[in-house]
Order: sequence, then structure tokens, then C-alpha cells
Amino acid sequence: MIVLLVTILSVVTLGYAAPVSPFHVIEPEKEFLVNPHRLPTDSCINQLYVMAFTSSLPFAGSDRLHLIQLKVNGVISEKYLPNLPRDDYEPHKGDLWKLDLKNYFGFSGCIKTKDIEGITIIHGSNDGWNIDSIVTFVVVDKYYWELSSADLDVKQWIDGDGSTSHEKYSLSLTL
Ligand SMILES: [Ca+2]
Ligand SMILES: [Ca+2]
Repeated sequence: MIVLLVTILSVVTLGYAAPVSPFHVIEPEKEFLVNPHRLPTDSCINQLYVMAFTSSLPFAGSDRLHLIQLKVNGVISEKYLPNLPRDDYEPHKGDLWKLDLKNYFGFSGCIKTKDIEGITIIHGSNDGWNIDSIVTFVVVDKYYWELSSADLDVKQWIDGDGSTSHEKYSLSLTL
């Protein structure tokens, strides 16, 4: 029985691996989203871009704002993801926020990529938001950008419903 199972698995594995596609399939986390032109490490970051996609689950959208927390050199700044000039947090759609590190988060001085220690999404109301995926970028002098976090399969509720697992979601830093 074990021999038969191994044989079947071998056939399935070989059958799966054998056809060679003319196309090179890339994994988005590792190649597609990584900017090959990395920032000089002494560059000062001006802005944080946040691109979040709401899932299509029932009630995934939200009519209330939620928060983003940025931790830089041990200092935490927590702000609302600002109201965009259209309906945001809509199910099965994406939103893009451009947040200035000085004017919006209130940080001062030259903030470098190594200074960013954490980016966290925090519930701002009990109208739950189910995030499908979320990526962030840092921008220097409007010309250079670098992926700062990538979470492509989140499927988590951000909700002030009292559940500790819904309170916040820490983004996976790539800097
Ligand atoms: Ca809006
Ligand atoms: Ca909701």
C-alpha cells in the first residue's frame, strides 16, 4: 500500500513538474514588488504610501476610519488613515493613502529606512474592516520609492468589537 502511494505521489509530482512553461512565473513577494533600484541608505524618507485592498466578505467594508501607527526610533505616532475624496474601505476595492512623515505623522529630522521599526493598522471603530492585502512604500524626494511592507494574504478583521485578535494588524516590514 505504501509502495503504491509513493508511486502515485511520484507520478503526480513528476506529472506536475514535467511540463516546462515558456513563461517564468514569479512570486510577487520576492521579485515583482521589490524595487531593483534600492534607496541609498542615507536618504531621508518623506512619505509613506499605504495601498490597502478590502476583501469581499460580507460587511468587509467600513464607513468609519481606522488608524495607522508608525514607530520610528522607538517613537510611536498614531493617526487616522485620512478620509479619501471618495467612498473608501469599499469591499473588493483598493485605497491609496499618501502620508507625509513630518506633516501628517509629526516626525522631525531625517528618517532613514533603518529607523522605521513598525507599521501597524489599528481599529478606529466597531464598523469592522476586513483587509485582503496591504502594501506600503516609502518615498524619498518624490523620485525614489522602496517597498516598506508587503502583506498579500491578510484576510483579517480590524474591528473594535472587543476581540483582541481584531484590535490591530502589524505589517510585515521589508526594509
Ligand atoms: Ca471618503
Ligand atoms: Ca464593516
